[in-house]
Amino acid sequence: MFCHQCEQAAKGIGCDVMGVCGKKPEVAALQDNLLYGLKGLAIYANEARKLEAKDPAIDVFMLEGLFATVTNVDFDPARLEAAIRKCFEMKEKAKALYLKASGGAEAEGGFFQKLKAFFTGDESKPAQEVAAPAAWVPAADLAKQGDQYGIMTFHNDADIRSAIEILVYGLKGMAAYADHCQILGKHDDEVYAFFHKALAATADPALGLMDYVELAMECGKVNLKVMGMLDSAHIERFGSPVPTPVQLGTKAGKAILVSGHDLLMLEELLKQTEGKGINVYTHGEMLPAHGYPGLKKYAHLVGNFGGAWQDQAKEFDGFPGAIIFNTNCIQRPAASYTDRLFTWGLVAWPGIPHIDGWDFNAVIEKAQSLPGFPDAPGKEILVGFGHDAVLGVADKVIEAVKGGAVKHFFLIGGCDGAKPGRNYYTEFAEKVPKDCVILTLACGKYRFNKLDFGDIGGIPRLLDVGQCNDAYSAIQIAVALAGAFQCGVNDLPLSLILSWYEQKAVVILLTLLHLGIKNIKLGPSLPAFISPNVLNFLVENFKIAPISTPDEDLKAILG
Ligand code: SF4
Ligand code: SF3
Repeated sequence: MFCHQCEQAAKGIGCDVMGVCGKKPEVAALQDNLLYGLKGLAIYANEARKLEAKDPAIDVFMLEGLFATVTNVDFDPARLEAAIRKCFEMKEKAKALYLKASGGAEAEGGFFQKLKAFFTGDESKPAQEVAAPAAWVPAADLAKQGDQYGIMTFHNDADIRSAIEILVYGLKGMAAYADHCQILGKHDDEVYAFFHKALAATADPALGLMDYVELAMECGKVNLKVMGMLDSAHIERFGSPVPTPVQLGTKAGKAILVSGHDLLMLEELLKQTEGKGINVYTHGEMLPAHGYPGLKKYAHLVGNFGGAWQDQAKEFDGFPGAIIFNTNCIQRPAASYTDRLFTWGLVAWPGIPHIDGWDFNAVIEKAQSLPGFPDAPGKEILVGFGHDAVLGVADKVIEAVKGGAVKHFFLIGGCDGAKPGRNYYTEFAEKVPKDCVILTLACGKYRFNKLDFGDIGGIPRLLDVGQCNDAYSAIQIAVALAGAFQCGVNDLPLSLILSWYEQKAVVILLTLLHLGIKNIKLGPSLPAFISPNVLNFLVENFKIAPISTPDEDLKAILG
């Protein structure tokens, strides 16, 4: 195996014996095989779309297939094998669509000839080799087959491979957000078309470095649309988040802990547990759920338990109820809680019961069989500062900036992770001067969201904008502030101090670059899949820089 798609890549180079995340070589090979099959599917689906032929099942499968290969999502070989076989079915479906739409005149051989001309114009190579993923057929041993399709086979040129990887990881991250959208009934044809076009392009040997850089930027643009769609889907369904205190203590009663990002799954669980004496707690990225009127109305959504995802193995032992993951980030479960752990959606771990569909009875029964919590109230923290809540007090904020009470805004957020270097974000937040406001989002907030920051004239100094899924909200706030001050976002007294871990952070970064946002500080380390030349390109064009120390970075920003 070789994988370096996340920030945990072994030795900062790549995992080649076993994933630091817990991904075994067999699972890595199956994910590589699935990704290769998805490229084949994308090639046919892209050609079919050019002839106005499409199929919603293909569009949705593309999202699910990509999302399953995101870090800390699917560790289950059996589920991945099923996904690979379904991928082949979908590819055959896309092929049939294409052949039908082209009037049946073009036999399969003709298709490959056409692709060959489209891809390379190189007459010396056999056509099937040029469009190899389109000719992919799952072998009997899917893991062994996947071994040939590792990322190092993407391209021989290190810079082109780096740009392809940025694009592929961007697509994986965007697939996660688009999958949340489709679960909420939101679809967009332009978005689906881009997935097919871009993934097909990664198999095109005729494309060069700048083609992939352009596609990566386009991925950032399309992702802005996806995240806007997700934002409105959440607001339509659950209302706009409002500032809400969240209890960190416990309430007497049986308990279920929900981890992940999927708000619809949480809503369904709240409906099914109502009146059953079970209290529901959020974990990790579910914390912002408490701010939504449509979710906070359930009195048995009582609080948040624990910190960010990387602490689950040591914290879950102390949760005396059922635990369910609805998206990333799951880790190898410790023996002390495997008997009460469940997964849902695309997240899976071998041997852990997976809930297919929307019936959570098994989870409820498990919770009822466990002791639950005593009453032990704790501290409260504030969530719910989405764009409507923040912009609702825009006048006050603008006045505070103009009057000099607020000097600077820091967006400190992104993914959390296990590396000790991530203490940077805690220290940075603690050292932010008292006349500055911190906006935060995603699970990186757990580095400091339980500290007291106070307020500036009634404006809390720490504003929790939401999940990583709510990056759109932070962008809306920045754009509105720029409008109010009649300047560009880069001219605002705003600095972005971001932490990354998995591929959703990659696509958010691409969206920020697409918006022309400069001077982002990124840590705790730079991605191993960025080649030195591609890094130079990012530094020259976007002045992106690695974090150094909180003192040095604050001095450089505030002067
Ligand atoms: Fe390693 Fe991250 Fe890949 Fe897991 S996802 S194998 S930790 S690089
Ligand atoms: Fe966190 Fe996994 Fe990325 Fe949603 S839960 S931000 S790491």
